[in-house]
Amino acid sequence: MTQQSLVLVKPDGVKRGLTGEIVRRIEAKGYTLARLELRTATRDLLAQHYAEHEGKPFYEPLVEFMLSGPVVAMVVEGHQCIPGFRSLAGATDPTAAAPGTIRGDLGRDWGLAVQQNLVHGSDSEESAAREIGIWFPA
Ligand code: RTP
Ligand code: MG
Repeated sequence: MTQQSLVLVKPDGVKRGLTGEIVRRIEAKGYTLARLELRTATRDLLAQHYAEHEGKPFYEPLVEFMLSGPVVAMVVEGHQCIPGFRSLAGATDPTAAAPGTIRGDLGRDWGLAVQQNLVHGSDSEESAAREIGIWFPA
């Protein structure tokens, strides 16, 4: 079943010059890019995007981190690409993420209050529809 996923290269990935490598892995997997844009997030946009995390201890540091530089927002398309991209990305914690994954190969654990883990990918069809609407309103 063809799906669309909202994928972000987070500010750490853009700053470290890893956008191309991350896009390469997505395309090498066979997924296609329906949208791709360099964007600067806003507090308002992030409050919507991360609504499920509001009130958690890492929420404020997460928002500050996501405002620390531009992000690359993409709509990735392909068969089962929602779980497929999560599998490419690897575990949330770069130290635990398996080798072969984006976070496992390229992510660093900086020992900060928030995991700076290079990428975001939607975690369900419902989240994907919601997040695509936030980042790429019709
Ligand atoms: P994402 O939403 O970015 O694709 O990552 P995820 O599903 O693997 O992780 P999630 O639980 O949704 O958390 C969102 C983002 O918050 C940061 N985080 N840091 N304790 C921590 O240091 C911590 N926990 C979460 C990460 O940037 C994570 O990707
Ligand atoms: Mg998540």
